[in-house]
Amino acid sequence: MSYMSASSPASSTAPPPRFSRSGAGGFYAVVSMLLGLLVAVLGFVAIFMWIDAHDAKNAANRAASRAGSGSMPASMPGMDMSAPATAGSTQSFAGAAPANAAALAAAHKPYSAALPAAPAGPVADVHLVLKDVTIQIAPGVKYAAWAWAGGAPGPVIHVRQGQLVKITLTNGGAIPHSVDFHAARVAPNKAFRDVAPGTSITWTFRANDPGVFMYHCGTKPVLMHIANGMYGAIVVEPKPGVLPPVAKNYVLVASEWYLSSNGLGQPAQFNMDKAHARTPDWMTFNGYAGQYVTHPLTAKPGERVRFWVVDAGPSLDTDFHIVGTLLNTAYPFGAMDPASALHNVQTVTVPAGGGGVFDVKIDKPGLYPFVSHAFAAVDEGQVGVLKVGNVKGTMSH
Ligand SMILES: [Cu+2]
Repeated sequence: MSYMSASSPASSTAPPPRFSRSGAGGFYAVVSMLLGLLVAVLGFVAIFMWIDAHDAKNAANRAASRAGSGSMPASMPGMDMSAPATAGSTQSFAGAAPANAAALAAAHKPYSAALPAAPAGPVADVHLVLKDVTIQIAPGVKYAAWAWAGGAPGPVIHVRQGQLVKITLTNGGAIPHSVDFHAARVAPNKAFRDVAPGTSITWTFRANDPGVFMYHCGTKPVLMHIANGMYGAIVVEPKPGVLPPVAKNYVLVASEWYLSSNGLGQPAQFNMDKAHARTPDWMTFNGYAGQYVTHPLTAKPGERVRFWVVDAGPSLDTDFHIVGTLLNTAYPFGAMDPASALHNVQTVTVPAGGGGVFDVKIDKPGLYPFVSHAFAAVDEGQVGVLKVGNVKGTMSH
C-alpha cells in the first residue's frame, strides 16, 4: 500500500530517522502523489490521510529513540549475513512500494479471515507442513519466509472445546523446526521438540480451554523463527450456549516483519538487529499490509460480528480498536467466561503471544477501520476495514 512513506536514503554510518522534520515536505509530497493514485483506484483516500496525520509524530519519536545495537546469532539459512551488525543495518524500509502498488494490492488475493468450520466428531486431525517459501508481505514486497505450505500465517485451526486435537507436523524446510501450541497443556520437551528436515512428529492434546491461541515454531532462536512467518491461530470454540450466536466470525493474526532490504527486487530476509530493537518495517493482519483495506471484511447492519485476534508478535502488542464503534463485548486475553467479559470498551490490548475475542454489532452502514491503535503499526500496514452494508465511496473519520 502506498500510504506508507518512502524510506530514507541509506547511510553507512548512522540509521537515518524514518521521517525527519526537515524532510517532512518531501514525505508529504510523496504521500500526496500516491494518495492521488489511491483515490482513483481504491477510493479510500480519507483513511490514508487520517493515518498520515496521526503517524508522523509517532514515527519521528520512535526513529529518534531507535537503538542500533544488537547481537547476531550464528549464520543459518534464510538469514541475511551480508547485513553488518551495526547501527546502519537498522535502516527502515517501511513503506517501500513499486509504482504499480495500488494495482498489485487490488490483484492480491487476501488471506481468508473467515473462521473455517470445526471438524465433527471427537478428534480433530491437524496436519501442518512447514516450508521455506517466498511470500509477499505488502504490494510488491517479497520476503524469504520460513513459513507453511500456504505461506504465513499458517492455516487457521478451529476445534471444539473437549475435542482431542491430533497434531502432525511435517518439516519441509531446510533446518530443524517445531510447533508450540499455546492451547495445549503438554510436556513441551516432548510435544514441542525439534523435527529434522524431511521428517514428521505427531502428538495430541485435549482442547479443554476455550479461546483463541497462538501456535508457532519454538526452535531457537525463537525470535527469528516467529519473525520469519512460523505462526498461526487456533480457535477453541466454547461449549454450545456459552457465547451469544454471531453472524460472522473473523480471525486476525497480527505480526511484525523485520527486513534486510526493501524486498522490491530480491526477496528481503530477516534482520536480527531490527528485531532486537523492535523496529519492524512492516506490521500486518494475516501477513499482508493493508489487505483488508483493499478487500474489506463485510457485515450487514445490525449483525453481530466476532473477531478472534491473535498477536503473533514476535515482540509488539496489538491495541485492537475499531474506528466508529465500541467493542460491544470483549474477552480480554481470550478468557471466554462471559461473567468476566468487558462491555462497551474502546481499545483492548492483545499481548504478543496472546489472544483476544471481540464482538461488535454495528447498526449504521459504513466503512469501519480496524487497527492496532498503537499508530505506528497502522503506518506500517496493520489496518483493515469492516464494510457494514452495501456502501461505496470514501472513508471518513
Ligand atoms: Cu522454525
